[in-house]
Amino acid sequence: MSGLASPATAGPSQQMLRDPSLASFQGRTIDLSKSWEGARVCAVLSRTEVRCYASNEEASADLAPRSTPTNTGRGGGPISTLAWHGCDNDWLCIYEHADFGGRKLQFNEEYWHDLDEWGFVDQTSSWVNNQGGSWTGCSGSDSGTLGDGAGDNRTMTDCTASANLGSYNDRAEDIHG
Ligand SMILES: [Ca+2]
Ligand SMILES: [Ca+2]
Ligand SMILES: [Ca+2]
Repeated sequence: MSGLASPATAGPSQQMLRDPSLASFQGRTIDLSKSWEGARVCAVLSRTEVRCYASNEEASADLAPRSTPTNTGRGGGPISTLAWHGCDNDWLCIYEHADFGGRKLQFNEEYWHDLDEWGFVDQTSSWVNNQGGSWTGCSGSDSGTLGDGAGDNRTMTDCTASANLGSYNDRAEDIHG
């Protein structure tokens, strides 16, 4: 009988791979799976850190300076913070509405995210992949993918955008950065 007392091991490792539904917003912690509480932009920085903002301007001010703290000889130009349809450089953005409207979620890391964690299942209506750009153009090396949970995926090539997902509107359940 004592041989049956081995502990379960599957649970913890699966939990660790879940995206966090908790995010920081205006000095407090919110649970995006329940409500965005007025946030308009949320950025997934890692598996353990999500930050939300009340506007694009607030998001850009917090996120962009990471790469341009000072004028360090890269020409001093603004290219590293150029936004496209409201999506900052080096990010993949999905939007609640067509034409890049409504709430925005942004990613860049190379793994699958479960949109359910952030209250965004079946809501994506447009997207921008502003990754892969450089001084000389687009590298073409950082596409993203939308998944519907049933094997029907859509590739989002870097340096491209879609203002209207057509038949795929409000169907995405997962995203890969
Ligand atoms: Ca990426
Ligand atoms: Ca929508
Ligand atoms: Ca990618």
